[in-house]
Amino acid sequence: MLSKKSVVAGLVMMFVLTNASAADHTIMQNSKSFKLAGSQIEEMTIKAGDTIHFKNEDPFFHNIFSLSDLKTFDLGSYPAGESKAVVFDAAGEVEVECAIHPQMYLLLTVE
Ligand SMILES: [Cu+2]
Repeated sequence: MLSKKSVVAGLVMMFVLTNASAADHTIMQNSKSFKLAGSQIEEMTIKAGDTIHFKNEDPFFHNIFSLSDLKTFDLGSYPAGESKAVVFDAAGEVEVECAIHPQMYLLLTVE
């Protein structure tokens, strides 16, 4: 029979293993577009549990948000140099936009 202690230890282990593969990505807002490692992107695939840091590299404000059911968020307006993080915990698609620059668009596929 399992003791309470071993159940707790098991849950902690599961949590550690589940999160071991979670990755951090940094997507820049640069020249009113989304950029990954210097290249403009409109699509990106990540894994459930991954975190994206949205970093503003433009000398003006951006306001990154999503109205997608899978992950609705609004990071608010933030200035050059600032970065805000979002964790994508469920699989599916998320459309990411900027409230200030309607031409900015990123389709995230979470696997
Ligand atoms: Cu913007």
